[in-house]
Amino acid sequence: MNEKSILQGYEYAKEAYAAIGVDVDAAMQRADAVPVSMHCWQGDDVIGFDGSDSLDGGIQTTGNYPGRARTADELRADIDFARTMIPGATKLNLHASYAEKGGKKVDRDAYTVAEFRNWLDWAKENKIGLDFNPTYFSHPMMDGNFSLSSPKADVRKFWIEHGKRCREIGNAFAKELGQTCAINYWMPDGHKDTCVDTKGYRDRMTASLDEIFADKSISQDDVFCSLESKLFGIGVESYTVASHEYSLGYAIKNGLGYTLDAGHFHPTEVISAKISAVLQNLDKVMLHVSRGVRWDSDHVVALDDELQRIMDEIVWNHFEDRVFIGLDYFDAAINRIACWAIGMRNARKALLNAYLANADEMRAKELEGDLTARFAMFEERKSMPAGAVWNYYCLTHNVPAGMDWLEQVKKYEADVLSKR
Ligand code: RNT
Ligand code: ZN
Repeated sequence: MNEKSILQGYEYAKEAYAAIGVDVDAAMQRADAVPVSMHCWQGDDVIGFDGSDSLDGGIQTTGNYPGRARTADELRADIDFARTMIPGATKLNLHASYAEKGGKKVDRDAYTVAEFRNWLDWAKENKIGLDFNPTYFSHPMMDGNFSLSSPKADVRKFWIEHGKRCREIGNAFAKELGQTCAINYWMPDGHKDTCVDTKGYRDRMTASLDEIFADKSISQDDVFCSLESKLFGIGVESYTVASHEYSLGYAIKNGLGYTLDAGHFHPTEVISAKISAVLQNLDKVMLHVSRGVRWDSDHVVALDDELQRIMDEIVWNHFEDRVFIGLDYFDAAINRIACWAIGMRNARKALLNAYLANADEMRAKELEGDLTARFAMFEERKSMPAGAVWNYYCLTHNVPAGMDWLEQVKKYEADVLSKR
């Protein structure tokens, strides 16, 4: 994009926003500081490097776009490249299946930070925080789709140990990087058809989680552990052990976090409506910003109404320190790096737009009972020149403005991805 027109756009936008009492420079600064965690698993279709070559657990990546990262080095290179197009405070969200065993015979129940040393060194070098996830899928110790709630004691034991190891690894990440490591516990456990012993599976899940979180020497401040709920998965349509009520209840009772994934609810339910509700009884929540299309299809995050409402809720309620924002989707139908760039840029754009709103004035109108004015202002905001502020923000943060990033992705595709 032409620098001169970006600057002209910025000047115009600055005036337009000043007229409604908004300081665009302050908005950019605040939007830039909110951490957004980028999920490593978009780069390789959630396969990982610890032995599996396919994905299960009720989730699925569709598409066969060329250039999937096949090694940790390729994935790190892709992430490095993607980050040149992604402005703002960024973290990297790793899954345990991205362990690099270096030829050692070690399984998920015994992983230590040693299997993540390369990731940790990379994070240090790039001055980026790490988040983490136990991987309760794509592994021979899964009992079908069951892990922590399996009726088999040896299966439960293995996965309990995995859960404990992940907290230890997260603790090492937090200590070495000097920032909180957020760990998301998602277990696909559930049945395709009607379950009879619905209580039994949940009793076992609770007992397993109790063991994982028994060690109180690892604090939630350093390692923020959160339970992710879900309505259903592919092949797990009828009964999910860690349902919404289950996970939220366990989190509140046991001082853990709760993860709201945008694709895990009935199609007309939105997580933006749930954030302030769950934060009445929880200190903090984690978000998996995703986009379900009819079902939990994990489409790339689009700049749609729901994304905007999610960011509005965080910013307008001053929840920045109480919400961990992470992305969670996996699309293999289009260029995987473009998926990162588009989703991460959209998340940041929506954050910026939330800060660009005259929320205090809208709130005041609401409290006065002038709901007409509130609605009029809410609608007017949609055609304010937020895009011009975004382009200026990109220009001043050394990342491509507008669609300039696409050309770079095409070049990387020709030079690197097409040779894989
Ligand atoms: C699955 C959950 C979970 C996974 C990742 C890979 O439905 O959303 O968060 O997508 O852990
Ligand atoms: Zn998720």
